[in-house]
Amino acid sequence: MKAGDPHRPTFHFLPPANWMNDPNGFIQWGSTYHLFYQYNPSAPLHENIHWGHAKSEDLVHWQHLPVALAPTPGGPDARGCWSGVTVDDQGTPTIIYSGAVGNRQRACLATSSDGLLTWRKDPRNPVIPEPLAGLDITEYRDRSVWREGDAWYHVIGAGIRDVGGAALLYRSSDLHHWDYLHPLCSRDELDPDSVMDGPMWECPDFFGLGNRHVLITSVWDAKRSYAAAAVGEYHAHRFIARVTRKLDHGDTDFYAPQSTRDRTGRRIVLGWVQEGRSIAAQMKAGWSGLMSLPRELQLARDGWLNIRPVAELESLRAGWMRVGPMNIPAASRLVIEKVCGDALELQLVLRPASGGRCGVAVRRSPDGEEQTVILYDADAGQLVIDRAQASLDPDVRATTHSAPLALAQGEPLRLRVFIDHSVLEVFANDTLSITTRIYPTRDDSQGVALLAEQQSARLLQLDAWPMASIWTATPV
Ligand code: DQQ
Repeated sequence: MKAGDPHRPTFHFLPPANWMNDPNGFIQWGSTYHLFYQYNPSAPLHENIHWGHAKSEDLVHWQHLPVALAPTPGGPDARGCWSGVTVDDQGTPTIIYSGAVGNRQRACLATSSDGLLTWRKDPRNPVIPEPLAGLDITEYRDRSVWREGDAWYHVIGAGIRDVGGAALLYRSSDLHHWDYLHPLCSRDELDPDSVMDGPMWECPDFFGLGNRHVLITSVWDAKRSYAAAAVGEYHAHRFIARVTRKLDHGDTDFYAPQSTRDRTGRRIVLGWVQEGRSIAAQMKAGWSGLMSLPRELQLARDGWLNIRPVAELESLRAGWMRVGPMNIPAASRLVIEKVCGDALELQLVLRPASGGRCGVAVRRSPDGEEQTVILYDADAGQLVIDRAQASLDPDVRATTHSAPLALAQGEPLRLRVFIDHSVLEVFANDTLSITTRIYPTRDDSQGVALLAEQQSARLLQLDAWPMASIWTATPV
């Protein structure tokens, strides 16, 4: 890693240097969380993909461990060890990943006998050598594996010509011999306007949650990619989606998420947050990509999900500031002098006006030349992150993100905003998140301001905390 990059986050997980993408093999083994990830140890570019590895006792502070999987020249993963999962096979930690050769990716196994540190690839790899005869498969990789009754089940992400994305279901008694059953779910079974769309579903993740099941997929499309989830029912080994939405509204900025169920029964998910700056800038920085904050998923009363950052993140709060209540007059911007920084958590409770837009600007220069604006648009019923002025650098992504958010009569807007240098994660009313990247150029773009446009709004309360680095606090 090159020192002094002002865009490098300090309370998000990322490798010491070079490239990372998808989270892989996320599991709690004993008390310890193990997080693997798609990793290129030689450059900040997506090639030569290994499995990086880290562990944590609290989902916040991570310790880097040696690479878990590397491509074997001439082997079934010669082009890369692509995404997969870790399962507990009667006490043996077992990775099932996608071995890439040429343009094909096939299921491969590896096991560990030293507590998930080193891994032995199975000589019989790949364990599912070819996709299915009889289905016109365009893409085929990534997986979710679980134990059900006395069998293993395995869904593989796929694209089927003239159908679109699909999650194909297999069964095995031993993780080595797999019988294809049928699609667990495919695009043609969903509403035509469902966001679980696209020609291919990458990184399927399937699990029970309360009395429902959830299928997460990464909708892969040449024009737009994003993570979506469906909450529904699972009967006779088929999934019937009832409510389908984006899992995060930052689109490509939160991709390929993977979840695990921890010992306390929580379902925790995290995703890959990719860069929004040029390849040349990534090469110069010497690193690319990071992991989102871990989020807990719970079933919500409306049939969708509650999405909240895990409670352990509160241990990073260093100091506390409170502002409000106060009015935010129409057409005003109120700078909150005592709250500023590039590593912050903000918690806001706002009563928006019944029409017009209000919100908070972050990473704001004193003259407002640079600022990223998080707005609630009451007329449109949308939460918006406007990056038009986020950076003076013309080479960074500056598109606007938006998410539908209808507030009930009298319901305040409740935001949790995490600012970590170039990373911005916004959680609203426990029901949605928007994750994105911002690259302010000015050293003084550290300010926070409240704003209201057409009509006045009211700040009920703002709590703010500078956030400690996860690398300097007591490591595991
Ligand atoms: N990334 C992996 C694939 C997966 C994609 C390759 C999603 O297994 O489909 O690095 O970002």
